[in-house]
Amino acid sequence: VLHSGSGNKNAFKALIAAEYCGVKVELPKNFEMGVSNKTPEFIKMNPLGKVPVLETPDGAVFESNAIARYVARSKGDNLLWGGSLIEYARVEQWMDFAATEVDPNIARWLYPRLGYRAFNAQDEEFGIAGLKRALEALNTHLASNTFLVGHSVTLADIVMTCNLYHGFARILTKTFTSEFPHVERYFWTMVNQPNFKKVIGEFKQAEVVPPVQKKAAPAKQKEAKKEAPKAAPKPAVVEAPEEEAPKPKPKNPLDLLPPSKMVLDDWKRLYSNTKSNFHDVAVKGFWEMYDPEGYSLWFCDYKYQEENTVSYVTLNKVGGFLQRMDLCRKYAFGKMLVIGSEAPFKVKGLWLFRGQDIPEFVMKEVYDMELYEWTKVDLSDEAQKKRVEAMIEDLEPFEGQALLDAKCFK
Ligand SMILES: N[C@@H](CCC(=O)N[C@@H](CS)C(=O)NCC(=O)O)C(=O)O
Repeated sequence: VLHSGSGNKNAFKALIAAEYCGVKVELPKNFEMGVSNKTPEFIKMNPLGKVPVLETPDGAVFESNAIARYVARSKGDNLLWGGSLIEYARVEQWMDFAATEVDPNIARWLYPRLGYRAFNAQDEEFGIAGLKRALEALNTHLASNTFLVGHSVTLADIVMTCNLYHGFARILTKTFTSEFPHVERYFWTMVNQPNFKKVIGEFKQAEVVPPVQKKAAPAKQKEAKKEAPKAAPKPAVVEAPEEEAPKPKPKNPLDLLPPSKMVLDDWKRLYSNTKSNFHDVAVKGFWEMYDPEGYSLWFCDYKYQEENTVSYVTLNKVGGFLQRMDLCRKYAFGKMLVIGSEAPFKVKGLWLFRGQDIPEFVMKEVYDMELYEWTKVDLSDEAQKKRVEAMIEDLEPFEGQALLDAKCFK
């Protein structure tokens, strides 16, 4: 009996191995995560109270890789653990690699975003950088190998796929994985093997990187429940944290401000539609439209520029910030520049907000806001005015450096 909820990727390892070697493994009927695994009987099987745990006629085994090995070895006549001494070692090598280089780095990136751990931008950067390093190595190996070891599926493929599964399902979007085409090909080949499919069902890759949760979710984690282990399994692995009850929406105070002659949408249209002679048309047009009473301009400067050591991570950070600003699209326009051609990259921006202050709801709702130093633009200072223009039109060099990217929020 494999003690676990039915959507657990660590439990999938033993279940898939069991399909390959024809071993009968059952999931308990009424397993409840956070309850069933905290009983005194369960703690006797695994002192950490973690799942999965395999109950065998000879006693219990915990740690999903050990459980998968037990299942594979319980029928001697299969090639899941390799066909020679060197293959046994290589199967172990890739299982350890999956457990130490892939799994923890996916968790570092994903779990805070699911609200299971506190978010820390530096941890996330380390997680992504570590994962990229691991996937690059894996990609190189898979460029000339269909399977990790030998010429058929081994335990190494089962464990690697299950450890990648969580990432591919929840955070590794196509934009990220397309950098590792052989890993992609491998992953899709594996999840489409009939014995994998029987356990995990149809697989769907994540389409968006989940936004950072503001608070860590309660410690108790639950797993997706299903009626029967083999009935059309769904790719749900970890439930989204419980949502707070919706609160009634008060009117936005910015809608109560005296009307402004500046129509934000007109400016956004002018910005988007100006394809040539940008300075004379769009920048001049901006000043003609700008209403310093109804709107204010702000410079922002990332407080931790020295942390921007990986270009991809820096660009993602800015992309995530702009996604989270979605809630103020009606009241704001922004430009975010990623400056420099080599690390550390500088992130600086220009924002136009309705009203004379940075809207309070933005400060409250968008955690990124406090990662930046905000300075109100003083338009009586010609240099600041020129800086506003340079930012609007992505003028290069910007403060002596090339631009890696310029993103617009409109
Ligand atoms: N290294 C362990 C990881 C086990 C693990 O972290 N299990 C999680 C669910 S995927 C758990 O039981 N968490 C509950 C807890 O920490 O109390 C394995 O591969 O089996």
